[in-house]
This record gives sequence, C-alpha cells and structure tokens, in this order.
Amino acid sequence: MSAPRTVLLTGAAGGVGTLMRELLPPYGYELRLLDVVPVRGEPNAIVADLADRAALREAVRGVDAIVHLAGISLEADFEKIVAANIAGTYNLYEAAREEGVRRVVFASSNHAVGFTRQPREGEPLIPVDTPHRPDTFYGLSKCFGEDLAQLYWDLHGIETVSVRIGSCFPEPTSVRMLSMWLSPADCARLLHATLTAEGVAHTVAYGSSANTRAWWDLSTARALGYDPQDDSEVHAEKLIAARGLPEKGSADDLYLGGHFCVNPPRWPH
Ligand code: NAI
Ligand code: 15L
Repeated sequence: MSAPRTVLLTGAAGGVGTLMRELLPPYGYELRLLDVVPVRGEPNAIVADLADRAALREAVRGVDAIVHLAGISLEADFEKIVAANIAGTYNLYEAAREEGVRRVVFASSNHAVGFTRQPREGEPLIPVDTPHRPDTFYGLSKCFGEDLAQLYWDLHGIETVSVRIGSCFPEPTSVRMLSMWLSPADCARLLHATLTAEGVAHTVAYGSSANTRAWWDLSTARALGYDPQDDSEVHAEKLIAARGLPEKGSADDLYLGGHFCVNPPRWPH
C-alpha cells in the first residue's frame, strides 16, 4: 500500500483527536475531521453521529485511510456502548467497505485486557496475544472492535491496526499511568507507523511510550516502525510524592485496567 495522504479522523473533537489534529499534519497528512459535536475552530469538520450511515459513507469517500477514535471513551450503560462503539464501529467499517477504503487504525484500549494481572518485577511483559479480559462494557466494546477488524480483513481485505492505547494525555496524572502513558508525540509517531507500515492485515499493537515502568510488550508496535521517544519516568517522583503508591492488593496494584476493574469512570450522560 502506498503511503496514505488523506485520512479521516473520527472523534476529532475529543482529547486525543484534538492532540492529533496538531501533531499529524506535519507527517504530511491531510485530515478530514468528523465528530458528533462541532470541532472548535474547524468549520469544515463533518458533524455526524456514527449511527448515520449515509453521512459516514460520504465522510469516507475518497480517503486513503481512517483513524477511528470516535465513541464513548469511558464506562457507560450497555445500550449506549452498543450504539456508539459497537454499532457505530460496524457502520464505519461498512462505509469503508462500500467506498473501498483499505486501511483503518482502530483506537482500542488497555481496557480490552483490563483484568490481566500487572507483571511483577522479573515477570515477562504482557504480550499482545494475551486473552481478552475486558474490565467494563467499554472494554468489551474494544474487544468487539478488534474482532470486527479481524473479520473485515478476513472477509473483505480491509487492513486494520488495532492500537490498545494506554493513557494518552499531555502528562501522566496517576501512578498507574507511569506504566501506561502514551505521550501525544509518541501517539502521533505510532499512528504514522500504523498508517504507513506495509502488509499489516489485522495487527494488534500496544500503544504506550518507552516507559521505564512499562507493563506490556511494544514489539508489535516497533515492528510496524514505531520508535517511541518519551518515558513517563520524568514525572515519577512528583506523581508518587503527590499520590503515593497504590494500596497493596487494590485494583490499581493488581490489574492493567486499575480502578476501571472496580469503579470505572463513567461517560457523562
Ligand atoms: P474522548 O471522549 O475525548 O473523544 C471521543 C470523541 O468521540 C468525542 O469528541 C465524542 O464527541 C466523539 N463521539 C462519541 N460518540 C460519538 C458518536 N456516536 N458519533 C461520532 N462521534 C462520537 O476520548 P479520547 O480520550 O480522545 O479517546 C479517543 C479514542 O481512543 C476513544 O475511542 C477511546 O476509547 C480510545 N482510547 C483513549 C485513551 C486515552 O488515554 N485517551 C486510552 C485508550 C483508548
Ligand atoms: C481509556 O481507555 C480511556 O478512554 C481514557 O480516558 C483513560 O481512562 C485510559 O483508558 C486509561 O486507562 O488511563
């Protein structure tokens, strides 16, 4: 596949979308933006719900690839997750199939494997083929998205990289995030790799920076060409002083998904 130029960025008004609107164009991409809410400062952004199949079909027409960030990004009632993340992702893949788009990057999450135990010192890092262990309906929808991506590769030849994002924010804001942090600059590096790597079929990759305290194995992402430059360790001393280490035996101490396993933050509506 030749390097994509025009990329549809769904979820463009969100946290990661806002960061990527700044950081992806320098790699040479022309972004087409979509979100269910208007994108501030972007009058040409498409305002459409993932439920609107006609709008999605028009939105994907002529793009070289899709970066799919849109959806509910925290826990919510099952029905809402089904509509936005499950039916919505299906609708987008159908639009891609109908319009001949050959490459999707799917924003999966650490919460697809959230009930996986954190590796202790000396234990191997978590590989990408560890079984799905969702910690929420939200995490379950990411498992669905990964399987949907596999189906659309096997059945229709649409390639996807499913990136299990750790925590993509300007800075890590919890001790757990010292292990999961994906700096915005590394996120852009990773997305560029996922968009340009040859022959990805359906690949699952973990998305974090080169964190000293990493829990998972970045070799799949590195094989795509990702070369992370950041390490959350520069924030460690301040964060640990402010927050303390997680209580022994708590979800934050035991599981990749941390507090999502017992008290997930909820989508605000
Ligand atoms: P966010 O909640 O800030 O942004 C999501 C965007 O999707 C919002 O602008 C929202 O309006 C839009 N959206 C929601 N439902 C929609 C619908 N039905 N139709 C169209 N647009 C809709 O989330 P964030 O943090 O930017 O995350 C982006 C993606 O990455 C999400 O899929 C999230 O699950 C995933 N992710 C993010 C992580 C992070 O650390 N930020 C970690 C793991 C995964
Ligand atoms: C996610 O999947 C969420 O979308 C994001 O808001 C963070 O909570 C992140 O995981 C995390 O685990 O830190």
